[in-house]
Amino acid sequence: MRCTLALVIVATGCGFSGHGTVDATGPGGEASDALLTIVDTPADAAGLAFSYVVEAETFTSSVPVMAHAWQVVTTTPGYLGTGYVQDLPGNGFPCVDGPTVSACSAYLTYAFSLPKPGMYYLHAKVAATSNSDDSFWLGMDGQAWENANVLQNVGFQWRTLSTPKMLTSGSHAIYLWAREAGVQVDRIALDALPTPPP
Ligand SMILES: [Ca+2]
Repeated sequence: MRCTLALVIVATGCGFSGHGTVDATGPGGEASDALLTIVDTPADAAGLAFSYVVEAETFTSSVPVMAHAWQVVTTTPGYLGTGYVQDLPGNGFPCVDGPTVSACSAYLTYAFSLPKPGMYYLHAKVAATSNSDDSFWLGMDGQAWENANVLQNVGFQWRTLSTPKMLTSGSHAIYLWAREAGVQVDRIALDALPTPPP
């Protein structure tokens, strides 16, 4: 499916941009700006799915909790956009129990408007340097979707949460919670595909 809406449905001032086939660029697409790489993304069988990628440093809001906060950092090479976010201080402080995430975990939100419903996967591009800073929580609309661990010392890499979710059209927000302080997140993608964007 050719998705002519791809660059029109840019979300509400939050850094989210659609990616898919764009008439102006044709299959394969070309990078349109420093923050967005346009790639072909097949829609689902019903033709309802859209895909988005957001630079983690373009969050909508940031909420510090228990002396920890996500901050924009540029130290680790290999990030895209203008940096990545890291839960600091990076002392490995854990928030590993799902039901208590809201009480012990600093978090970022990414607000966006979904034009059509669909089944979506969440992906995050993440880096970690030790086994005490290699996990995070990622969820939708304030609910912890699931946590994911990251391979250490290999630079930024995509991680895909295992369970897709059916989302309605309209306003939503992705939540990024700290699980182990120090983890570094470069990009987040909401995608119809179980494989992350390039
Ligand atoms: Ca980034």
